[in-house]
Order: sequence, then structure tokens, then C-alpha cells
Amino acid sequence: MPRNTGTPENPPPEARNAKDARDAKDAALDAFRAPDPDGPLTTDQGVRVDDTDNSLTAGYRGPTLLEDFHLREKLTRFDHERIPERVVHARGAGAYGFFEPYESLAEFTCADFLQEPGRRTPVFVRFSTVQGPRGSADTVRDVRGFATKFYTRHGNYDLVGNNMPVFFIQDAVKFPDFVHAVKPEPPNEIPTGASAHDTFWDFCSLQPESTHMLMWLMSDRAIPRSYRMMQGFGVHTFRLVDADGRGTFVKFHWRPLLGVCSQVWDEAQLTAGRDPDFHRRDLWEAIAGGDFPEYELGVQLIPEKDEFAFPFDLLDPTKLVPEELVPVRPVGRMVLDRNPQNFFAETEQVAFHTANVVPGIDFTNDPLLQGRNFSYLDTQLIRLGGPNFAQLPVNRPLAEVRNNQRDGYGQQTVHPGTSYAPNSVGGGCPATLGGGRLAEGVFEYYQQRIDGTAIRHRSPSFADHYSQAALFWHSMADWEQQHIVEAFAFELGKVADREVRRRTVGNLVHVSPGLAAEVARRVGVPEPAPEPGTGDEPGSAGQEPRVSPALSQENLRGSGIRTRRVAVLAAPGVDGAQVRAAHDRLAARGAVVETLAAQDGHVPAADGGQLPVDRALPTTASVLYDALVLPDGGEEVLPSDPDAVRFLTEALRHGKPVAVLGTGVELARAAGLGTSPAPAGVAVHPSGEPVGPSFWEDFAGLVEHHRFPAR
Ligand code: HDE
Repeated sequence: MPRNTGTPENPPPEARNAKDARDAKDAALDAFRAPDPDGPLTTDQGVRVDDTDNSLTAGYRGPTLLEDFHLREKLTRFDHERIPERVVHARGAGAYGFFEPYESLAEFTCADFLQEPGRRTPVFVRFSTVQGPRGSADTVRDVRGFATKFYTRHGNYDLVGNNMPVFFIQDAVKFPDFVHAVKPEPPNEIPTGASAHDTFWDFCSLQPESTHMLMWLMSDRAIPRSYRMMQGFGVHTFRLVDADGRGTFVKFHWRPLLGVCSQVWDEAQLTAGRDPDFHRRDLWEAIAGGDFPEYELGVQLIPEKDEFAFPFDLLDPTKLVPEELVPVRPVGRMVLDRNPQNFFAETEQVAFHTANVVPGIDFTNDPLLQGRNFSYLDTQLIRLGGPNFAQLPVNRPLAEVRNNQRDGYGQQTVHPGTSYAPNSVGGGCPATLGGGRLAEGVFEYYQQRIDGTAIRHRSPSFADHYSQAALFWHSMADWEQQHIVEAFAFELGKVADREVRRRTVGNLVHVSPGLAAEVARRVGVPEPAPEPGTGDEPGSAGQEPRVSPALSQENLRGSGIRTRRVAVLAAPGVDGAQVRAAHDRLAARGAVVETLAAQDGHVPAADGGQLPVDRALPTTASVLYDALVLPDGGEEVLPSDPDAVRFLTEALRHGKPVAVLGTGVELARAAGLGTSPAPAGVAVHPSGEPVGPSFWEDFAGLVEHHRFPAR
């Protein structure tokens, strides 16, 4: 795809630094940035304070005096620091960046930010988990939020998506039920950040429309390696509208440049303990280190005439449009190149809303989307304390705001004149109305013909809950299917109510009798009888399964090893040249390489040199790395160091690439790793022979592959 290689006004991200090239949103935030912290300490009224360590008291040992306004203000402000967390998606991390189209999409939409190749629009993105509270761990099994605010010239556009393309329910009226079921249970607020409990599975087992989403949730998509390595989806079918008011249905996709990578379940659980901030830290460090996460925006475009051309309803959010039916067209890229300065002010106070659309983008009648269009504004009113949250710095549009909306808590704008229309006095709201000129940045509702009888019934076209769940299942590689089985067995194994387990397995029969039988066996409930027409093995009662290769992570790997974390285990007597080569060769390809030893400081190498240690083994863990190098030497120490043995054992269990050089094989043996023949993902180099560049090249190939889950 054509890339913006940079102009002085519009440089590529690689050339940017905070001083010389700042986007419009960054510059607009200046007005709200705190002054230099080196100045005098003041009260909120700007009065300089003489002492902030001692209250004003009546004598040395007397009571504190009420007139100490500094004490009162300081405590009052502290008492009011907390705001309600988001009712869902409470845990998250955010970053600024930009979006730029590859090509003009004027043929389909008049959205200003999609007109001109290379023209950049500032963005703020917030990634999140759904179930857990603000302080919960990052690596739980959960859906991830992927919400993007585009600060366009024609107002803010929010694409509030997830890392899975479908959802649990079809109608917004079920959302409170769903969330009450998945959230910690009311009597004891257990479990935190997990769906493996009775109420969630009870709800889903009674609500078969959740089956397709459950397949995604039980897959490795629910345990991403990084926010930088997951896809994003708008989920609903939206509508693009061109300058003449013509509509085209659209599905939005984000594809990470680094490929789609996941942890394995045991690894994710251990990471939650070793570093609960794993994803937050990963995003922050990548951006701080100049490795800017990049995602390609793709669209599936469906002409309105094809609205009924699919075997599912485009308005049903439990369905995706298989890429084999409608290919994803790449239309632009988003680069996240700036960390926020203050988590609360920016990441916590950012307020997304599905109804924040701009001219050229419109809704469909997806009943889930329609409910969301009410809910997001409503929730911000309580979470952010009133109607003026759009004036918070991170939420402010770059486009001018002019209307008769007034007052309310925390009003920041000083409005002159009167505030009503029509108006012939006092300079009140002279704002002009648009008159429906889409192309000039005026939002005009898509002219959809609506007539119908008010009914409370699910559309019959939403009735098939299993075909796409089966499509997903059959599109998985063997190891992905294995992980799905294990995830169902884990989650249902945590469900105390056997009837809920049984009912869930009963639903799975419609996806795959094989899957249902295996899960039933593992969770100790009777194997359900296969339903006629649901057989999944070729030649059985059902049809030959359809597959969609685009759904398998096997086909979504990235290339290269940028930002992959590689640990080199070193002990006194280690081969210094090998440690240095591991650093040089892999870091040259963009990996983050760290030397670990029993203690911090330096480790003496066999050649007499002193190698700097990046981290002491007891302070870190295998789950925080993607690959491992066991260099020659140090065999006196490492095989008997429980931390080192555990490090390797876990790396092996989690399918990570390992390089074993020379006597590194001793540690490998201690961890139960046979090296002849070497299992998949293990590169072995015999003792005494020089290690050439090709060894590191081959090992980089294994690191690029990411995990060897079938090992
Ligand atoms: Fe949300 N959702 N949602 N949701 N959602 C919220 O808004 C809601 C749904 C999503 O980083 C809330 O500001 C309803 C689907 C993300 O700040 C709330 C329904 C998808 C985020 C809300 C859904 C999402 C939210 C909570 C069903 C994927 C985090 C706090 C009708 C397409 C945004 C807030 C951030 C947050 C309501 C379903 C994505 C309560 C009623 C489907 C990424 O308003």
C-alpha cells in the first residue's frame, strides 16, 4: 500500500519528535497542561503556601484550627479524587496517534477524513478488558475493547469496537442481563476479571445466540499477547454515505501490522500474577521506545442492493461477513505514536460514544447498535459528573462547537449573548444551520424509508445461532481447536451447577458433535446425542463443513520479530561472545533482548569479560518473554538453580522458541527437554563449534513464528 513517506508539514512518525512536529490535537492540549512543576506551591486559588507538612494548630500539641484553609482544601480535594469506573470496560490503556487513508473513499463516503490519501487525522485509542474492575489483571480471558476517537475537521468520530467481530446478544435490551451475568456474582463479588463462573454460563446456556461469540471467547483471541497484536472490529454493519446521499453498508476492520498473536492459557494466568499490567506496560514501553503500534483499517463494502444476498441478516451482530464472500479492502493506516501524559485526565476521562458520527458515516437498524446509541451518552453523564464532559481536554473536538446548549456542572465555556433560537435580539445564537449539504461537513440523516408496526419480537432472520459458530470451529487449525476444547473444559469445570454444564454442551452439539462430546467427557456430564444434520466429520450426517481461512490465527501471523522479548540466561562462566551475539543479532531485527542472571549487576564470562545483567532472575519470569536463549557455559550453576529450571520449563510448556547452545543442553536436560531430535521451535547448536550468523537467522525465524503450541 502507498505510504506517507513524509513532507515537512506531514512527516512520517519515525521522523517525529515532541518538539518539531506536533499534530493539532497535541497542540490543542497545551492550553490545558499544568505549569512547570518547579514553581511555588499554591492553593487552588493560586495563593502561595508556606508549609504543606504541618497543619495549623493551637500551640505545638493543641487541636488543629478550622481556619487552616490549606489543610481543608487539601483533604477535601483528596476525598473527592475518585469517579465511578466504567460499568463495563473499566480496565484499559490509551494512546494518541494518527490515521491516514491510502486512497480517497469519496466514491462511497463524504467523510472528510477519508477523502485525501495521506492527510492525517489525530486519534486517541483506548484498549480495554470488559469484565474486570479498574485494578484487575490485563491477561484474563476476555473480550478486548478497541475504541478509536478520530478528531476530524468535521467533528469527532468514534469507532467503538472490540477485538472480536461478533457479540453475545442480538438486542440491546439484553445487555444489562448479560453484564449482570458475566460480572462478579452479587453475594461475594467473585470472580474478578473472569467469565469462568456459574451465572455467566447459566445465562449463555439459556441464550443460544451467544454460541458464536462463545467460540471466539474460548479461542486464543481472548488472551492476546499484546494490544499491539490483535485485530479490531466495528462489529455492527454501519453505513457509508456519499455526497449525494447514497448509502453503502460497511463493516470496519483493524489489522495489526505485527500480526495477531496470543498467549497460551497457562501463560496468561501466570502473567496475571507476575505482571498484572502486562498489556498496559507493553503498549506504553513500545510507544516510549519508538516502536509505534500500527494497524491497517479495512472495510467490507456491501452495496445496498445486496442487503438480503447473504444467508444471515446484516443487522444481526452475532454474525460476521466471511471475508471469502466480501473481501476486506485496506483503506488506511493508524499509528499510535504518543503516550498520554496523565492516565486519569486522558485515558480515564475519555468518553466514547457510538453515536459520535460525522457526515458520511451513519447507522443501520442493528438493534444492538441502536441501544448503544442511547447508552454511551447516558453513562458518561453519571461517570463524568454531568453534561459538560465533551469539554474535557481529551474529548474536545478540534472542530468548533457552537450551539445553545448551556450551563450545567463544570461549564468551561463563557458564552456571550442569549441562548435561544429563533432570536432577533441580544446577539443570540446566530449559528447557521447546514441545510443538508453533506459534502460541506453538515450531518444529514441518511434518508431511510421507515414504516412498520410496533412489535416486540426478534426478527426471524436472526434465528440461526449455530452456522457461524460452526464456521468458526471448522476454520481453526488443530491446535486452535485443541485450545478451544481446553478453554471450554476449564470454564465449565469451574461451574458448580452440573445442569448448566449439561445445557452448554447441549448447545455445542449444534456446532460440532465432536467438540460437544470432548467437552462433555472432560467436564463429567453425559455426552449429548448428536442432532440430525449437525455432523461435522466428512461423511457423517451433516454437510462438509465450510471454512473461512481468514478466521484462523494460523493465517494472521505478522512478519519479523520487532519488539519480541528474548531472554538470555547467563551464569558465571558463560560464553560472552554468544551472549553478545544474541543481543546484537536479534536486536538488529528489532527484538528486545535481556540478559538474566541469578543476581543483578554483572556476570563474569568465560573469556574474562563482565557482562551486564538486565534483570535478576527472581524479579522476572518466563511468561514475560517470547523466546529464550541458553548459551554455552554456566552449566555448573544453571541446572541446579530452581529459578532457571522453572524459567525454561514454563517457556517450553508455553510453546516458546528456545535456542540451546553447547552446554546449555545441561539446563535443557534438567528441565526435561530432549534435544536429539530437537522438538519444534528448539534450535540446538553443539558444543565447541563456532556459531555463525545463520544460526541466529534460523532462530529469528522461530521467534517470528511466535509460538509452537503443538509441541
Ligand atoms: Fe459497549 N459500553 N455496550 N460495546 N463498549 C461501554 O460506555 C453498551 C458493545 C465497547 O474505552 C460503556 O463509556 C451497550 C459492543 C467498548 O471507554 C457503556 C451495549 C461493543 C467500550 C456501554 C454494548 C462494545 C464500551 C461503559 C449493547 C463492540 C469501552 C462505559 C447494546 C462493538 C470504551 C462507557 C472506552 C463501553 C454500553 C455492546 C464496545 C455502558 C448498552 C457490541 C470498546 O455505555
